[in-house]
Amino acid sequence: MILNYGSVKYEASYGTAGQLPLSELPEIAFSGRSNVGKSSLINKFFGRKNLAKVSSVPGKTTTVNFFRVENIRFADLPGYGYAKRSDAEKKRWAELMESYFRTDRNIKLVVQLLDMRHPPSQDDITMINFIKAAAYPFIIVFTKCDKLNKTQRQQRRAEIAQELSFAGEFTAVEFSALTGEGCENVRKAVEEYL
Ligand SMILES: Nc1nc2c(ncn2[C@@H]2O[C@H](COP(=O)(O)OP(=O)(O)O)[C@@H](O)[C@H]2O)c(=O)[nH]1
Ligand SMILES: [Mg+2]
Repeated sequence: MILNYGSVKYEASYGTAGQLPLSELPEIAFSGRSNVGKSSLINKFFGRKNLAKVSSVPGKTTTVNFFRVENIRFADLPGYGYAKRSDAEKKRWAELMESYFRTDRNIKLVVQLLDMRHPPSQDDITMINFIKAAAYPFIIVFTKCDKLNKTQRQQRRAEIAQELSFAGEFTAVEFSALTGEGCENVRKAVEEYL
């Protein structure tokens, strides 16, 4: 299915579990730790500068944000793994995520983001295991690839194969919000799963 990316509309943001509306629309979810480059990817993906707020201060996005292209819904999930968050904030995050994934959603694909430079964190591993256990289709987008030179990239590819062997087979896309590299591949993957 071909998407009219330019027609994207912001729908709503939800900060607490109880507010999350049910949904039957086919949905694509973006997931990743805080500061991984999720907002930057979403902006590139839709070809918009400020659809999702990019922050140099990590830990800002703690809501589920919905966007819509025709009858497809996109969910920007709250970033995880931000160390300076209070216990109350962590609890709210966990409840929000639980209720998001519990409300019988029609999730077609989870786009899981990992910073290409670093091994997955314990939180990343927990997230990927959850996605697998729930049997959601997923792809992994390796962000900030512009920060690695050719040699470093090759090396990381080899390491990633080891680090993510537990995840089984998946589509991997190397992505840079700076250069736009990989954006078409993310779009192609999303369109395929839709
Ligand atoms: N060099 C580079 N920096 C990036 C890239 N993506 C995001 N950033 C930077 O990383 C920081 C966090 O980005 P943001 O999109 O807000 O991350 P989020 O917290 O996951 O939504 C910002 O300073 C971005 O400018 C990328 O592909 N390349
Ligand atoms: Mg963000």
